[in-house]
Formats: sequence, structure tokens, C-alpha cells
Amino acid sequence: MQRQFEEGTTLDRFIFETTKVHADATGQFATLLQQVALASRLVAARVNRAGLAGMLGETGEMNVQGEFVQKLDIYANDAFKRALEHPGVCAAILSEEDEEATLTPDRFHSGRYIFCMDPLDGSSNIDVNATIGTIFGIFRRRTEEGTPATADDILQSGNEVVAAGYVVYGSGTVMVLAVDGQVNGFTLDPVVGEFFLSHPDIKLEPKANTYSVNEAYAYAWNPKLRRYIDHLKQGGEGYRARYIGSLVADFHRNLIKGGVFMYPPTETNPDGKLRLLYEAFPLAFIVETAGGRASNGSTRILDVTPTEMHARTALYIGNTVNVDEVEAALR
Ligand code: P6P
Repeated sequence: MQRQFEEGTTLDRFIFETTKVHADATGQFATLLQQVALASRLVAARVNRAGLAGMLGETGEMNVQGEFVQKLDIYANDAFKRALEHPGVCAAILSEEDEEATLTPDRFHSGRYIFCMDPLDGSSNIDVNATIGTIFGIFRRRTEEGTPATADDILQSGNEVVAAGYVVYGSGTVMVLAVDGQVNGFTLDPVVGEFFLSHPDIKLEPKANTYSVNEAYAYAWNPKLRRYIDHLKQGGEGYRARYIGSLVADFHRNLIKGGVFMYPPTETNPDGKLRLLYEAFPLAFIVETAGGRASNGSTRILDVTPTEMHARTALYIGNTVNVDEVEAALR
């Protein structure tokens, strides 16, 4: 039976109550979530002062994606890795910013979890003060705790995700967590430095009438998709378009208000632009926990097993009927 938490519950109490229901809990999961919250607070503080702290602009370095790295990307990547390496709860950390997985240093215990993250997605929006976010997914390791993580631990199927979440740094800082079959949103009160439950038990309706896609690429879409989206624009079903161009912001709006987000294959990104392991898997886990669906156009996202850490995927994600309609249009 899922627990119901009243608004105002602190994240700390939520973590404590969640841990209690796991008889085999060693406290590692609780510690992991608390460290994620700490890193999120550090990043939120820095994001909100980016312009002032001279953090805007590019470092001139390239990350593994071949994109210029904004300074905040580096700060966020380091903040989450520093927070998660020393408590001995992770065996490895996989990040969009690092070509290889970061194994927990030998001086720390190699814990039970594999942490996958995009530490600061949408960073091209930093300079224009648009909403950005952190996305993370959590797997349990396959190999023996206390030993270094291996490739078997790193490339697991989406069905092995045990928890996932994101932090959206916008008009406020909100952390959304999918744990134990429920999605809960917590808003940060920066004055007291605590997250408070603001969105209890988030659930999606079967169908919504908002779609999010970058229409500039319509020329490159599968013609079947183009016909489907043209149909949505006929006005018959009262659809509206919303596209911020920052995945976490677009996803969060659709999770709260309903909507389907689409990033189809394009000429520039024939396999889709978004990353499977630390963008699509976490958001797919969250959306399914909230009663929605996530597909690559033909296959359920969580049924996919990545062949490499930075694998890309097409992504259609949101209310179930909307994703069903996209898959039917593409068939
Ligand atoms: P486009 C931001 O750069 C990002 O990785 C996601 O946050 C966002 O959903 C997508 O790219 C936007 O891509 O091609 O529409 O600019």
C-alpha cells in the first residue's frame, strides 16, 4: 500500500519514512538521496547567481558530446560527484560530462548503486536565464558490493532502474522523485535550505492536448509523423504547442499539466538527440510511475538495453493515449 504524505513534509522525513518500509534497507539509498539533495542545493545556489559569479559563458573546453561546456556544467558535475563518492553508496557514477564512468575511488566503500546523470541539461539556455535541470537515474549494481564496478554494472536495461528523479532550476527549485511506485515533487525553500513536499503523488491523465516538439525540423521528420502533427494542428481537438527547448523544463510542465514531448530522429541526429541512459531512462521511469508512457517510436524506452554509455534515442514521452497515438501514426 502506497504511503500518502501530506504537503509540507520535508524531503528528509520522506526519505526516512521511505527507508523504513524497506526491511533490507542498509541506509545507503537514504544517504544517496540526501546527498543528491545537497548537491541540488549547491547547484541551485550557483545557477541563481550564475550571472553574478562570472560563471556564464564558455570555458572553451569541449565535453564528450563535442559541445562547448558552460562553466556551470563543470560545477554541477563536480558537485554531484563529490557528494556521492565519499559516502560509500555508489559503485560508479555515469555522467553526460564524462566520457567514461567514474568508479568510486578505492579509499571509499564501493556501494550498492550505479548513479547515472545529466548534471545540468539545457546548459545552452544558461546565458538567457532559461530554466535548466539535473536528470538522474539509479540502478542497483550487479556485481558484489565492495568490489570495483564492472561493465556488467554500467549498461543495464531500463527495466533495472530502481529510482529516478530530476531537479528543475526555474522560478523555484523543484526536485521530483519517482520511488516505490509514486512520484512526489519537493520545492526548495532556499531560506531554510530544505525541500518541502509541494506536489504529492503526481498522476497523469490518460490523454492531454499539449505537444512539445521543435517544429523547425519538420522537413526531416518521418512523413507519417509530419502528417500526425499536422493533424494535431487542424484545431479539431484543441491542441496547443509548448516548447522551451530545455528537456527538464518541457518534461516538468508536461508532467504537471499533461502533454507529450517528442524528439524525433533528425538529419543532424538520425538516432535522436537525447541520451538513453541518463535522460530517457530516468524520465521514462518517472512518467510510467505517474501513469504515462515513453517510447522511441516503436519500443518502450525501458525495454531497451544500451550498447554504449552515451547512446542516443528518439523520445516520445507523456500521457499514455498521446504516446499510443504517436506510435500508431509511425506504424
Ligand atoms: P533542440 C538542450 O540542449 C537539449 O539537450 C534538451 O534539453 C532539449 O530538450 C533539446 O536539447 C533541445 O534541442 O534541437 O530543439 O534545440
